Amino acid sequence: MTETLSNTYTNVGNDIQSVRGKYVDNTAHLSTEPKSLTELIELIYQAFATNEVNIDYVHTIMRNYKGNMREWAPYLKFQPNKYTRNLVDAGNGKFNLMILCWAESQGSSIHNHTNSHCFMKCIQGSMIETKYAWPKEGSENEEDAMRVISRSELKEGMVAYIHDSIGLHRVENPSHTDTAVSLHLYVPPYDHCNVFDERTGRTNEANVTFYSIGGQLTANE
Ligand code: CSS
Ligand code: FE2
Repeated sequence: MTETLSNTYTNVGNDIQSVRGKYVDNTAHLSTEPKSLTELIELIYQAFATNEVNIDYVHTIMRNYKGNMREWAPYLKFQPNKYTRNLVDAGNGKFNLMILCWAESQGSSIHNHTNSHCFMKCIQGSMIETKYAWPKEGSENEEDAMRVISRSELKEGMVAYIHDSIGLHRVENPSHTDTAVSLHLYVPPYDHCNVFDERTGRTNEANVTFYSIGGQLTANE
C-alpha cells in the first residue's frame, strides 16, 4: 500500500495559501513552541483573542507541539464499532480541540467540515487521509461522482489541514493491529457536517457528537 502514497505533506502550505483571507499578524508576540497540552491550549486562546484566524500560526504551533501520553490519557477512549471524538477544550465558542481515538482499521465516512478550518495532527500511530473533490451536482455518471484528489500517509507528528474550499476527505487508521490517535482543532466549532456516498456522491447531513467531554463520558457513550 505504501508505494501508492505520497508520504509527505508538502502541499499543506499551498492548501493554507489557497484559503487564506485577510492576513493580520496578531500572533507575532506569541511563542511557537508549546511545551505541554495546557500551553498549546493557552496559545490557541491567545491566537483567537481577535476574530482574525491566523491559520499559518495555528499550523505552526500544532506542528511544534510534541506532547506525551500522560497528558492525553484522560481522552484516550476506544470503542469497537466507531472512532471516538473526545473534547479537550471547547475554546469559548471560537474553536474545538479534541482527541480522536481510532481502533484498528477504523475510519470516517467521506465528509466536509461545515466551513470550519480543520487541523489534524497524528499523535500516535499513522493514518491515511484521502481527499476528494466536491461531487458535481446532477452528475449523470454516478460511478465517477467522487474524484480522489490525493491520498497521503499522515505519520506520527505530522499535521494535515483541510477546509471546504479545498474539498472533502476520509480519514482512516490503516493498521489491522495498532490503534491510532489524532489531535484535531476546528475553527470555528461545528456540530453537523455532510457525509457522502463514495459511489454515488449522494449526501446526507450528520450530527457530530462527543464520546467524552473533559475526560467524562457523555450520554453518547
Ligand atoms: N472531521 C471528522 C474527523 S476527520 S478530520 C470528525 O470531526 O469526526
Ligand atoms: Fe475531517
